[in-house]
Amino acid sequence: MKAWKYLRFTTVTIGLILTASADQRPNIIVIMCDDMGYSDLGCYGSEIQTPNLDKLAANGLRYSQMYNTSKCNTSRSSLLTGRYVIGKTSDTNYDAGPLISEILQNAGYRTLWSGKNHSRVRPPERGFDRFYGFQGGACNFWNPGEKLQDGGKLPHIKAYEWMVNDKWHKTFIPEDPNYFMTDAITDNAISWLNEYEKEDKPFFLYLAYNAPHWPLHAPEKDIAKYKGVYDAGYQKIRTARYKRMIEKGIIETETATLFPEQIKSWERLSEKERKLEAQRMEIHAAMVDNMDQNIGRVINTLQKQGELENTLILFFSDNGASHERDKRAFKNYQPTGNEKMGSVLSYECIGRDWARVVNTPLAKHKATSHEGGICTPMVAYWPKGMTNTGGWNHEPVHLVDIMSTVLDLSHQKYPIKFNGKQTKPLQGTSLVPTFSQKALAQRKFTMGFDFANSKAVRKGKWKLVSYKKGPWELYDMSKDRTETLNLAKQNPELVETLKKEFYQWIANL
Ligand SMILES: [Ca+2]
Repeated sequence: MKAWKYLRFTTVTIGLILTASADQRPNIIVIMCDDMGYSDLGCYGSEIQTPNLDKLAANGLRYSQMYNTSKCNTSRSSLLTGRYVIGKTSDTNYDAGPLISEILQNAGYRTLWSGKNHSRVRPPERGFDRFYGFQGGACNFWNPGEKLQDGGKLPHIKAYEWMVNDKWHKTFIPEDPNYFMTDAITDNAISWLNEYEKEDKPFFLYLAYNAPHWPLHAPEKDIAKYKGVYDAGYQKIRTARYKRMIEKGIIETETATLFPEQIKSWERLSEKERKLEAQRMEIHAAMVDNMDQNIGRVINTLQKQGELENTLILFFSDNGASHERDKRAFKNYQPTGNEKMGSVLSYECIGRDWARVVNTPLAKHKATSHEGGICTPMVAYWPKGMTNTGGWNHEPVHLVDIMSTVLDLSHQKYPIKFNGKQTKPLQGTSLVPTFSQKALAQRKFTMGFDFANSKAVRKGKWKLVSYKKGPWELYDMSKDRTETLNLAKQNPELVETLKKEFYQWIANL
């Protein structure tokens, strides 16, 4: 710890000087949601109502090529460490250097984290002043514990450790019968913002929503808004989203044809199946809608406190839509078949067909390195620091860039040593230039992806990608954003060069 402590001393000194002349550094809110599709926000062409995020987008900036790692745990590690993370390094990377929270805490920021963790890291030991949430990856939204309040059985994945009211609990069964996790994550964040309102230092808030990850759970009033909306079926919803995406300027018909996904024919489903499928999607929509309402509550709090003007808000998802139909919930639980879908006793997922729809127009899904796995919408909003507003940034950017952006805004440098060991150079680039329509600095580190043998490397307009140990495919992303025309056979030398680059990237992680 010695070297880090020395650095802590120097950064605190810088922090004090800045405070003395009224700290102008922005508050920073990073909102990471879970398993959301590329076209799931209103401002990205969805029929789902997300007026709060749409408003941030209209007065901020949207990114059409923001990349993550295609999976929950790796994306969360990549965000907090500022480093590329592959399946194997998801936990070890936390020890390679300081987390965003440690840098900001040392720089005089109040550091807050509400929501999902999905790692062995204990947030209060790694630079977070406060943490509310759970260590695992998925929870029953109505009751994250291992049984019902009256002792009855409950479908759940695993009763993860929770931190509630600053104390660790082996399991968490909320007393409030109306508990809903997305609301609770927001309530805690807002109570901290109020608690520290008068404090003369900026804050960093990491809001890690579990929505809209399975199980499909949402309040009835939110589900009611989408009754009947999905009766039109997969194909019609997908085509409507695609059309709106073209209108909004996210993509162009010439360079992003709708990926020819194998989606079941809606007409061939039985009436019963159609009803169940439509209901699943109604709840998915309600989960996104409900999260947006909660984000609206955070924005209102900032507005009341006069903090909105100088707060950078970044919103994105940890990976693309999920194709999973998870059955682990039923290990010790036998559903009767009469459980109301969306309620505490129900356990549903959107499944592969809807996942392909909500990822419109991209290829594939979560845990793949095709665009439907690794590409997320991203909204950036910061009234005081942003002049490039209302439009799009179409450059490829990545989760690793958030650390560089935060360093830039908090006037900090990435330390050379951490816990007595030399740190490797940072891998991302600051996104601050995009806020005023300036070009990003040239990347020094290759942009690569590798999860569960789905690999990819992105170099300028070229992308080399393979699916589950399959052959390498080559795409010109400037002409073919949806990966429909594999150019590998026509360009064997380029394939070899990019392959080499990929393996060098892995070796240098
Ligand atoms: Ca996820």
